[in-house]
Amino acid sequence: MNTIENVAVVGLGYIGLPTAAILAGNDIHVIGVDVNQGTVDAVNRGEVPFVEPDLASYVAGAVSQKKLSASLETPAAQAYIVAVPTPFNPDRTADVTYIKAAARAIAPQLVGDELVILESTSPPGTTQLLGDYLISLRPDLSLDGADGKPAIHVAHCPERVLPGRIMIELVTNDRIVGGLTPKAAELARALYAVFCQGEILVTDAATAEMAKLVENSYRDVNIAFANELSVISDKLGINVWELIKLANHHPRVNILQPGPGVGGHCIAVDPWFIVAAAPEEAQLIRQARETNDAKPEWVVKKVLDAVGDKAAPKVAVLGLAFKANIDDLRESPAVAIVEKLSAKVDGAELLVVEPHVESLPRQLAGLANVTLGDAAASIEAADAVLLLVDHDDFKEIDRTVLEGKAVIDTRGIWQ
Ligand code: SAJ
Repeated sequence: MNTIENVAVVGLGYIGLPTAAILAGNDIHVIGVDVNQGTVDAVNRGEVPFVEPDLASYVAGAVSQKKLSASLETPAAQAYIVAVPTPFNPDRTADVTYIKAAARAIAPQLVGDELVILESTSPPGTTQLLGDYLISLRPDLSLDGADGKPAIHVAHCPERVLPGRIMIELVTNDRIVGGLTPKAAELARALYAVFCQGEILVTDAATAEMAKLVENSYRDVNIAFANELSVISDKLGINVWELIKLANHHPRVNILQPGPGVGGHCIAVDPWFIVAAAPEEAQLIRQARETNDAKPEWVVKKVLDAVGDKAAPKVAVLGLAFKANIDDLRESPAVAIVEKLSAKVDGAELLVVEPHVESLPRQLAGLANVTLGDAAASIEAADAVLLLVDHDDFKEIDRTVLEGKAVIDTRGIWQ
């Protein structure tokens, strides 16, 4: 294959759009493809449909230089990067519908020798499934040149960037690329080398798929350990934040921070793909998910204990995002906690504060006892203050305003 000069990025979400923008910023012609007309229009205007530091300037620059455009249709290209969601089904197996839809749009464009990269987080075997599916749609092609049929080169390259630091980590993180064939892996390596300054590590597709799942499970298990410690410490009357700080002075101990639960679209989801692949064997990974998923209910109980039998209590709830300093509410334990509290506390008023959003999310918008307001007024009016997200804005709150109120601090910023 000649040097890759044009790439189609399918799926312009939190990963696809930054990847498209960074490739375009490195002199590759990129067409971003999305099913959402609003997203396509926004990108073509040089705008970004969600908040991520520095992304807006990359997109605006690439569009004005005519290196990046967006379309509802999948074009012919030398390389395709598929970055569509892989949500889970009610039984917690992966839903690969969007990957298959992307494949159906790519298949008619193929002539042979193209590179097709799956970036979406996927259970082991999904890259092979994508390759086999493309060949079933295009039996005149092959995955390895067998029978003299032109080959397409299929690889997996999981993304590992941290929301809030995406534009930095896309460039600096090491990458793993796994090919269905060594040639596919090598072509994928060469494409990522255009912008990735980290090490690019080459393996097979299934190992690359599993590596991504394992990284997020590692973090989930460690957060579950911290969350379990917080529940044990509460029972024993010990300050868990001090406990962890002290234990972390040991040179080989690094305990993470407890919180109200684990949110986001990655850590709360990916471990289930391992559990689905090996249900009997993945005991610890399953337990970690269950421990973290149980934390919101525990927080709700703490609030109920704090307001006791006070009639019509007012609770200021600080934070809805799934973690600090972002506007992303996906899978946020904070949203789940407010929803549960709204149903459980009789006559309560929940005064929600989330400086990063302008309106309440769908799950909370229709609830009569939930309103969105500013921190100062909400705290002043409240009997109890529940801190769910450690946004910098909240760290600046003068603690004297908390005096006389029940305080439930799930992130330890006021300890
Ligand atoms: N959390 C805690 N305690 C901690 C750390 C995090 O309760 O000590 C909570 C957060 O509040 C949040 C959740 O865990 O609700 C996840 O946050 P995060 O910052 O750990 O991770 P994500 O979901 O933003 O991004 C992760 C990253 N994976 C790892 O760090 C192993 C990122 O590198 C991946 O690219 C991303 O998942 C992904 O897309 O898979």
